[in-house]
Amino acid sequence: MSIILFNNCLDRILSKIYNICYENYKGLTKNPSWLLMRKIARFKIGRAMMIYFFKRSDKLDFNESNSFFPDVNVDEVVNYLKTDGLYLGICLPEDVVQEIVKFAYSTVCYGNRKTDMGFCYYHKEQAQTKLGQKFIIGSYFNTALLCPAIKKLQSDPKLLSIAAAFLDAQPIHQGNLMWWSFAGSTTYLEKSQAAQLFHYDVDDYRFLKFFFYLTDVDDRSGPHVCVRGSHNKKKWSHLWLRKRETDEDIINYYGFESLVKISGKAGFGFVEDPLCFHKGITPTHQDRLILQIEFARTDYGMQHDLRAASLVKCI
Ligand SMILES: O=C(O)CCC(=O)C(=O)O
Repeated sequence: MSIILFNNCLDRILSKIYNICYENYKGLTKNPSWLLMRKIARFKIGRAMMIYFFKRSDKLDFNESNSFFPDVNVDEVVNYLKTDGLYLGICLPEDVVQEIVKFAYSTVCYGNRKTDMGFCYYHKEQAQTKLGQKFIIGSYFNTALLCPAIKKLQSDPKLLSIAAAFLDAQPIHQGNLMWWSFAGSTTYLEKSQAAQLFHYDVDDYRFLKFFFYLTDVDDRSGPHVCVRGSHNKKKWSHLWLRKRETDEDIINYYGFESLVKISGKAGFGFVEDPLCFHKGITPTHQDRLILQIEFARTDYGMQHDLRAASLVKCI
């Protein structure tokens, strides 16, 4: 018993050290202003000051007539985003879901987001056996370049209007992510690397993420969980340590009723202020395919799924 506890504790410490080293290395080598933003933006006062100093006063108008989401009310979404940090129910039309899903089944995805671990979804088992490694997730690269529906979605005028109103600035597309979360059991470290433990993101001084399920998601197939209101309220250790939090810690601080476990059919969408604590639950019965589209006030070039053809390789 005490050996298990010791191992769990060691896993957590190692995972935190790895994350800090990786973040600093990535920031220093790729974009130091991103690293600086990450140090400042975790604090409310830091975000407020930077938003005040870098006020954007562009006219923010989008012609919403050509949107995939004619019935979505921008003001309602933005009000929910500001108060709860979450709005549920921005649903993709059926034909768009089908186009994206068809793309996912016919395009190479990359095990654990590694550019040299490409495989086709149907050949996952063979790829794992060949490599002697288990994949927790399988991500796609260059989604907007390869899938016209995703390209159209990232410039949808209704999504841009929501983003503009929430960001109070011209929305900048920061990136797309589309990935499978594979069903199975995972260790603490695997969960930590696959965003399957409670965390919050710091991608800009203000930013937001739209999520769309592309497979049906229920309790056992990897629902996303968001802690309502946690974008506005964090305790000291959440701010300074920024570690993965246990369910117990989150429930003790925010209350069980704040946890919103999001289920929905393929096409169901929602938008989140990623400063809220959130995670994806590891699917146990069925793989989950999800698409994320992110907007921010600045593009630090760190969130894109663009990878040069010369970099990506199949197993
Ligand atoms: O898999 C999920 O639902 C969580 C995704 C997530 O945490 C993120 O995109 O930051």
